[in-house]
Amino acid sequence: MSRLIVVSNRVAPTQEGRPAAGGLAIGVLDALKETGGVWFGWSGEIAAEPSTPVIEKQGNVTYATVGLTKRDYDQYYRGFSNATLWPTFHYRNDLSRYDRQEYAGYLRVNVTLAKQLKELIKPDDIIWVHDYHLLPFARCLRDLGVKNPIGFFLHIPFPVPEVMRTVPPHEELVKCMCSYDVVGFQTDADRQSFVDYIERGHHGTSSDENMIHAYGRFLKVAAYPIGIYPDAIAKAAEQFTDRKQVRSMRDAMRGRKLIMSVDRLDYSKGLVERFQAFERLLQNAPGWHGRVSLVQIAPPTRADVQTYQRIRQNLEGEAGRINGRFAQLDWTPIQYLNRKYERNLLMALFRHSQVGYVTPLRDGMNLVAKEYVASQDPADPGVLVLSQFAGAAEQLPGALVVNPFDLSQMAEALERALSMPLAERQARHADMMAPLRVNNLSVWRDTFLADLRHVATASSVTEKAVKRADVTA
Ligand code: ADQ
Repeated sequence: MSRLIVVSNRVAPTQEGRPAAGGLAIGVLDALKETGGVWFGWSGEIAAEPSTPVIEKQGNVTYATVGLTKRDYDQYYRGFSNATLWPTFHYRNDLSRYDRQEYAGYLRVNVTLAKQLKELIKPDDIIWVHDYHLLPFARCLRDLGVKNPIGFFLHIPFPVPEVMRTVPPHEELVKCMCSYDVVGFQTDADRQSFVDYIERGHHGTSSDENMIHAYGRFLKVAAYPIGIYPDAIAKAAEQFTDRKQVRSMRDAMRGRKLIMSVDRLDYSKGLVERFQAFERLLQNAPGWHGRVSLVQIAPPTRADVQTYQRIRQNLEGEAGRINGRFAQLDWTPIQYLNRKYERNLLMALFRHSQVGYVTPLRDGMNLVAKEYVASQDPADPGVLVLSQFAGAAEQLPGALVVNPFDLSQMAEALERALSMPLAERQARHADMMAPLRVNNLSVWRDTFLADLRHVATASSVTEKAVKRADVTA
């Protein structure tokens, strides 16, 4: 069996127990631990100059990490990746800025990383690249002569063509993406946006089998919704119930209902709107005063990107204002915690909350929504209130689906969730657990990799046939 090389901007911390907040790190690590392989990417360290990868083996995973120079970090990571692509792909053009130097840095780092990886590649390896930092990575590897199968999975949304075109080098980026053999998206809507870009711009054509012919290449373009391991999460949530932190939280709630939200602190997650909808609930339904609290866990990320400093200030201001307006001596309506927690502990906290409140303004998938459902006690499950703009909404039919821009609708959904009868909660939970089990994390990985192997074999057969025809002609 060929060796799997996973490439992502950031390799998850290698020490056990260090929480890796971030869906990509969690999904990829779990998926890679089962198959084994190499994980290549940035170590998270700033280095004086690019160097050969540091290799560390743990179990069946080999970590190959490299440092980034300060200039690379500023231009590629903080700049084009997180100040241009991330906001635009989440439909926040108002927060996006474009700088040519940063884009040049983005391309330069992709080339450098490709050169560093090339030294590690063996002829039979298959390469799986992840996320928006590395859109041109396959192009860079191909330019270095790498012929191995290379697949790409985008963890965040792919915007509709009109929005994509607001990124000045949009065509170069899409053309580079066509150097992959398989390009995977979280949802069919994202896949369709990509196909629309290709077809409406007359850059290529698509077929019924999710194949695209564009810029002289054939590639597969399909949706592979990322999953979780629901039964393992259910078990962890149950086992961690006796932890001191879980007990003390339950004691502190003193019979009050608990609404839980967990996100990286990011403007795409809709945290301000979420707080305001909770405020609307308290304003419209005074019967809930003193009887329900919202716990928001949101560790800061990308804290040196300016828009992230603003969202943090804004959110702290809103939490303070709402608490100032409604709090009583023995009741704080919103508890806002700015830190990472051990993952199993989070799952146990989910299990003891009555509502999972997951309302991003835009999200590729959102693993928290899936984790919330999996953590519940089937005999007495909580209710998921979920944004229609999370990829997960397509897959969780038992959720109360809301528009995060409609505060009144969100407040009504919260009230409905808090008052929902047991039988309805159980039925909704069962409706969601079934698809979570069927489309688990292994299925995501295995389907993607099977397609990658298949497409790569098919193209090499076609290539050989073309070469043979050339020789005999
Ligand atoms: P994220 O934007 O990071 O992921 P999400 O899918 O919700 O969003 O994943 C976050 C992960 O981090 C979850 O597993 C969660 O449990 C964990 N986490 C969050 N806060 C934490 C905390 N305080 N302490 C510890 N763990 C915490 C990106 C995309 C998503 C997509 C994923 C996976 O933006 O749309 O679902 O990748 O593809």
